[in-house]
Amino acid sequence: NKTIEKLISNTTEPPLPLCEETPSDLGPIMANKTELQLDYVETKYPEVDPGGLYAPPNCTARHRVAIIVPYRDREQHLAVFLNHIHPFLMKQQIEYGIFIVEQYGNKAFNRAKLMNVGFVESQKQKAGGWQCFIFHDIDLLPLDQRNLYHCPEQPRHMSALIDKFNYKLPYKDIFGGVSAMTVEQFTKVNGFSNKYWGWGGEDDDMFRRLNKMNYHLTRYDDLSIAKYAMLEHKPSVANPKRYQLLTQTSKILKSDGLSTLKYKLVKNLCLDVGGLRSAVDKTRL
Ligand code: NGS
Repeated sequence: NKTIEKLISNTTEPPLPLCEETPSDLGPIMANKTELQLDYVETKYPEVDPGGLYAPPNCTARHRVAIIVPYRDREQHLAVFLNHIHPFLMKQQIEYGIFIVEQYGNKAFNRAKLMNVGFVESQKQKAGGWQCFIFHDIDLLPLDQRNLYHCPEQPRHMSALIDKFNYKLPYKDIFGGVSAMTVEQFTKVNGFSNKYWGWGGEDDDMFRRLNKMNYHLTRYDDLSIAKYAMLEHKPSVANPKRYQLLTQTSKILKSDGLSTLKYKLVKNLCLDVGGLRSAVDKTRL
């Protein structure tokens, strides 16, 4: 009996302690914008599991966060973004997954619809589901580890101060760039609109959805931790219909969004170059 007891105690791992709510050694960091190869980034972070998944090895994370990144034709940004965001998120001791959602074909880019696809697809891949979603542009690199990638009680606009705009908020109600919403908040507003093809307005539409459902936008009190570096890119073609669409948001919210989302999954890629661990999951729209 003694031997059996010993065997049992040897094979049962004690539960890991809860991670700290805010790890103590967080602070400002630099962004490295120099070009890199995706293959290199994939080999650099062996602690990231295939599909871009990570959980802290020595403690149980308090937060489970899906990072949803719309994508097309920006392989160079992808490598720089992943190389920056993985160590940034690991440092915060959260459990996370990075979901790169790529739009297939030549239609105008639909950032908001890709966010909806990322939400639905990422939920399918996680037992129990993700609780918190960070909707993230690929060209934005956070510059302070104290900018915690969690979801507070109200939706949070994360990317308040961007180097390209001289670290000034462009306008009070802006909700674009990087934003955080809980699964409940995102579902209540029926996700993003699917109707915004081309640049602009889809984030303002989300702001209206949130207000309509009695949420309010928040930011960090200490805005200086919400600093981001923006990667250079060609200007996108603006959607001429965006102002017209914005006049309808509150009327059509229930019939435009997650409830009416239609897409075809072209490929579900789990990059794993040369048998090494992957840093990214790609879903084509
Ligand atoms: C507003 C756009 C938003 C956009 C914001 C900042 O004008 O979608 O500029 O863009 N709204 C409309 O066009 C209605 S930025 O300067 O970061 O490229 O997010």
